Amino acid sequence: MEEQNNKKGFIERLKSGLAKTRKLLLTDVDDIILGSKEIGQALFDELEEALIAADVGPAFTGELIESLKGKVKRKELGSPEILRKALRETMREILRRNEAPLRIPSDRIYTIMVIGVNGTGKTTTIGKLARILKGEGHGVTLVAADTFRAAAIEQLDAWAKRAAVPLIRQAANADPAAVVFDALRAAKTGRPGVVIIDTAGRLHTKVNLMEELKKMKRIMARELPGAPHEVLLVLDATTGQNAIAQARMFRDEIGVTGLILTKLDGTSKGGVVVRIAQELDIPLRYIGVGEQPDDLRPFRADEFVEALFTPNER
Ligand SMILES: Nc1nc2c(ncn2[C@@H]2O[C@H](COP(=O)(O)OP(=O)(O)OP(=O)(O)O)[C@@H](O)[C@H]2O)c(=O)[nH]1
Ligand SMILES: [Mg+2]
Repeated sequence: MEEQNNKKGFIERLKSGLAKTRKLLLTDVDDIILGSKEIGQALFDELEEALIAADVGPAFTGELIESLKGKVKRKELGSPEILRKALRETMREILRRNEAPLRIPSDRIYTIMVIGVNGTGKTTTIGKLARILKGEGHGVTLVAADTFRAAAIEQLDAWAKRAAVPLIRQAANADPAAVVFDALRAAKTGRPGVVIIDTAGRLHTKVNLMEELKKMKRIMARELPGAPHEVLLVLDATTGQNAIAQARMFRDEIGVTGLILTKLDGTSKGGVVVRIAQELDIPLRYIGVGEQPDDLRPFRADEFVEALFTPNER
């Protein structure tokens, strides 16, 4: 019951967060579809414009229109209402490709390295994730490997206290690889659990940052075969197309096994979720819709489509 209320609350928050994207997809697209008597090229052109305005990207828009045209040819699209349903279903289908929730084994050490450019929400997201995973029964340890900013360690410390989980830290300006080394040594002598590593988003140069992250990864793999088990890239939804470029860069330089998309609340660029599913072959693990501890949820294609297309209850 609580889980259900929780889910409902989240979908409501997601819906209000996505208000601007919803307007385009729910209201504007409906106007186009329902206002048109015939399903023809003019309708597809208008639809295409609305979709691109919703920031779902040209690739998705193209794929959707093609699939709709195919349905027309096969006479599966008799009325505008059916076309509207097809829009939802196609989006759901595409989003499902990137739906792959994180599955964490409970009988061994599982390490998660969290990376991303500065300000995307890494530290905040780790705090929320600690709470979620602890709630699922995992032992959780946080690791402050962003030693570049002194305040970063204190920020993570506050989240660790809030979630009542231990934090492994060293002095500011310590070598992040040394902090990670300590953390894995400690983890190996303790009980199985999840070790989540916070990293810097900015160093003096981008090259420095990439080299530091690579070094951390190497140290981890040497200390614990298979580590890091998950490299989570945190992306800020409000940066739209830029988020895609960041994902490509981190994927090619470091290797990324999962994505977290933050700040979906209040952006008009909510369609970037579709774009990510379309243009990147990386699972979207979680989405963030606010700054509160409960504002992070595993990404579910169905929930997302529901939040985008279900009209508000009156
Ligand atoms: N509205 C909103 N704000 C968020 C969300 N996630 C994070 N934030 C905010 O984004 C800001 C930056 O978050 P941090 O967690 O400090 O980001 P970071 O990636 O760790 O930043 P650096 O450590 O500087 O690289 C904070 O003010 C967060 O509260 C979200 O889903 N929605
Ligand atoms: Mg941080």
